[in-house]
Amino acid sequence: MAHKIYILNGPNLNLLGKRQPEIYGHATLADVQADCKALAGDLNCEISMHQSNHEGEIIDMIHHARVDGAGIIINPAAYSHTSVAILDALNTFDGPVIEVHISNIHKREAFRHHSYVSARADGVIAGCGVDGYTLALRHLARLLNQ
Ligand code: CA2
Repeated sequence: MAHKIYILNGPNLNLLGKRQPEIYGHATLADVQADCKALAGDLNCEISMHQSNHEGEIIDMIHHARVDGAGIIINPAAYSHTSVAILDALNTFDGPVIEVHISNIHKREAFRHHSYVSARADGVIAGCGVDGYTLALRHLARLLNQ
C-alpha cells in the first residue's frame, strides 16, 4: 500500500508565486502540489497537501495525519518561529517529519533563525526554493520504503 504523506503549509503560503518572487520564487503552491504528486507514484507514496492561515487548523491537520499518515512534510511558515502548539502536535505524531523552508531562514532576520518545529523534525531543508518539497518527499520515501 502507498504511504500517505501529509504536506502541510502555514500562513501566507497561499500567496506563493504571487508576491515577493525575489525571496520565494515564481512557483505557486499548486505547482508544488503537481510536482509532488508527479513524483509520489514512483516513490510508492500518496500526497495529501494542505495550506492554512490558522494555527488551530494546522494542528487539526497534524491530528488527521496521526490517523492515516506515514510521514509529514511541513512548512509552518511564520509559525515555525512562534508555535509551541504546533511543536506539541508534531510530538504526538509517530512517523518521520521533515521541515521545509523555501528561503534560507539562517540568512535572513535573526527572528527567523530559531524554529520550534526543528526540535521535532527528523530533517530540515532550507534555502533550496520549492525544490525543498520534492527533496523532502524523496527522503521520506527512502525512510519509509526501507
Ligand atoms: O522560507 C520559508 O519557507 C518560510 O517558512 C516562509 C514564511 C516565513 O515567515 C518563514 O520565516 C520562512 C513566510 C511565508 C509567506 O509566504 C509568502 C509567499 C509569497 C508571498 C508572500 C508570502
